[in-house]
Amino acid sequence: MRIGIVCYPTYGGSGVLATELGKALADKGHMVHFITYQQPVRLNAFHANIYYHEVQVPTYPLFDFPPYESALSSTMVDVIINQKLDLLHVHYAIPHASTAYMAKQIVKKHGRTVPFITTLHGTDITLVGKDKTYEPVVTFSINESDAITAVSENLRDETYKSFPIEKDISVIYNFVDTQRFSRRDLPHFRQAIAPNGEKILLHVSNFRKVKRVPDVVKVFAAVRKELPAKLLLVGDGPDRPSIECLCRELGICEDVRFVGKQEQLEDVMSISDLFLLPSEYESFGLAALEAMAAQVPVISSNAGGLPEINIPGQTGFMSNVGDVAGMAEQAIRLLKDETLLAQIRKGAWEQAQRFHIDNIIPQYEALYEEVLLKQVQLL
Ligand code: GMT
Repeated sequence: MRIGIVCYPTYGGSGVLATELGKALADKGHMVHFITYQQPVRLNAFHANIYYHEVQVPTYPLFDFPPYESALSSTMVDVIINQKLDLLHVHYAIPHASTAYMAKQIVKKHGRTVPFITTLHGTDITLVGKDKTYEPVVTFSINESDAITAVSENLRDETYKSFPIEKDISVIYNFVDTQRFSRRDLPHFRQAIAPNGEKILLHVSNFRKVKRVPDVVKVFAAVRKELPAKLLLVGDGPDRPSIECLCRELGICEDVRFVGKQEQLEDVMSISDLFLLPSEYESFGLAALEAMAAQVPVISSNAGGLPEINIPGQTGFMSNVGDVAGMAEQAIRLLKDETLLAQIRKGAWEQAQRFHIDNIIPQYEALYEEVLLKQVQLL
């Protein structure tokens, strides 16, 4: 198949997932065309079946807001026609679903019918999409999609609750390349971060409010009182300055490392003992799944789709959102008990195998086939 993938090219989970999906489809012999405004971060090597089309947004003094949506739709049209795409798969509804709808209407005028699939990822529904400035367009473009998927049951249910959706939403879970994330022994890296054998706690996110990074720091501060530990904070975002202030207030700066955005996440995960994800909401929690693949137990909130991946007592533990004391107590218990830690590490790894990339990619391929077949029947 000739597949166009549209996503955010940044470090966010939706872009990561879309890029990994495209790479896996290319490995299976499909021709994959990424259409984005920048090279996606995980698209970092040449692949014979992968093409990249950059969306250029010309500016003009009149434009206080450069019309990205128009440029994206126009690029989609160009790629659909010139690369003879069979379908478009857009990740994150805003603005990708409405731009795909526009492109579909335009190519129809050229005698081409190209279906589009929309994958909902989380904040496009639960935060931004619900806002009344966006809601009508989001509802319309989701309903106009030829197929809709959500990355967890929770996100599917939330979508039905918040929007008048008239179509079926299929749940296709996020996945992990378990081989890439399989735990490796990296003694020098570990030694550099924890020279005295301290336990390493890890958090990876875009440091937005929804992630509750201050809770990560508070949990760590409580753990550090009980055992020698280091905290690795991977990623960057708007809350970072206030998180640094909090570390100073708590007097824990020497044990907290802000390592910024990292491409080699698998290395960071390989040296970690515990992953913390106390989010206000998380449709899935892809970073937590990647941690599990590296045998890192997860302590998370029980928000959104997290209970669908983090199983208490098996892959880690869960608490209510904001229950810092509960999370700290679970972390301390786990990190002090080597037998329990080994058991949970094994459980986390086993759980990651359920979301193995090889189990999930065929579900997308089957959906593509179904959509294309429906289109032929309609013609
Ligand atoms: O977590 C974010 O804020 C980034 C966001 C994105 O769209 O890039 O992540 C969402 O999609 C990920 C991939 O499907 C999910 O694993 C995250 O749980 C989801 N984030 C939220 O729901 C807050």
